[in-house]
Amino acid sequence: MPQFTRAIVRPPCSTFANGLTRVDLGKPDSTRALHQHEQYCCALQACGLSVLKLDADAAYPDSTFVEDTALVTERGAILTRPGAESRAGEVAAIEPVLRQFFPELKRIDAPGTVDAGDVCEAGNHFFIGISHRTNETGARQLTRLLSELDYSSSLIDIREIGNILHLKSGISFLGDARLVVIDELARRPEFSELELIRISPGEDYAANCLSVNGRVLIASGFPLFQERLDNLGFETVALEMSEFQKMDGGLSCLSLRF
Ligand code: CIR
Repeated sequence: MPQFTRAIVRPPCSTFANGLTRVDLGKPDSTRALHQHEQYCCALQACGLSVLKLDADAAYPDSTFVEDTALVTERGAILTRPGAESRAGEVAAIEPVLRQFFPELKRIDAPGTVDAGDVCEAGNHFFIGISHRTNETGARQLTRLLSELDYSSSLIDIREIGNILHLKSGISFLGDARLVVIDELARRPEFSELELIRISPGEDYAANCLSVNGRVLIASGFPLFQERLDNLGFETVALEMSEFQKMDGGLSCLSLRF
């Protein structure tokens, strides 16, 4: 796994509850969301990252999910083109920030759309989900841009899987060829070479976890998954994510890491 030194985050804004969501878990509580976000930032700092906290941006209710706006790799960064119209402007807001670190930014062009939540780095290979946010044109552009950076990739169509928004809502790469995966994705041939860590029934939300410098950040409240990772020898850090779960977001969505 790459060693990360930095993360970019954006706290949830005053209009957070107006963001997009397909789940029916009620409205997020803004005080609790800010607290959970703060805990998330502290966890990244404890993993050794310096956290760049951008201003909350009420013009974009979903802007706390910064991950979707760019794919940041060790060899370069690519600005995405989010598939939801209400999120399109988030990219322009992240561009000058990323340019400080990556002077040469590549980008996804219309009519391609990519949410980086659909992109899972697994060593020198990337799994790219084709979803209701990331279209085939965008996925193919991304394949080309990644190959220019010497990365291989494969496309995984998740449009038929009802309970996940993005590919990374259903998988997470933990290094050493180990992949956390929900049942619906476990039999995909693309993953046949990997050691799969299957999510137990009822714990699908836990599949979005985050490997950071030797620790794994997981959502709290999923004891079977936590025990599984503990037994495999991972050092886990459990974080309350309830308010972000209400808005269909997970741990990876809340930061850009590099
Ligand atoms: C959305 O629907 O776009 C946001 N409410 C949630 C985005 C979650 N992002 C991610 O999984 N990378």
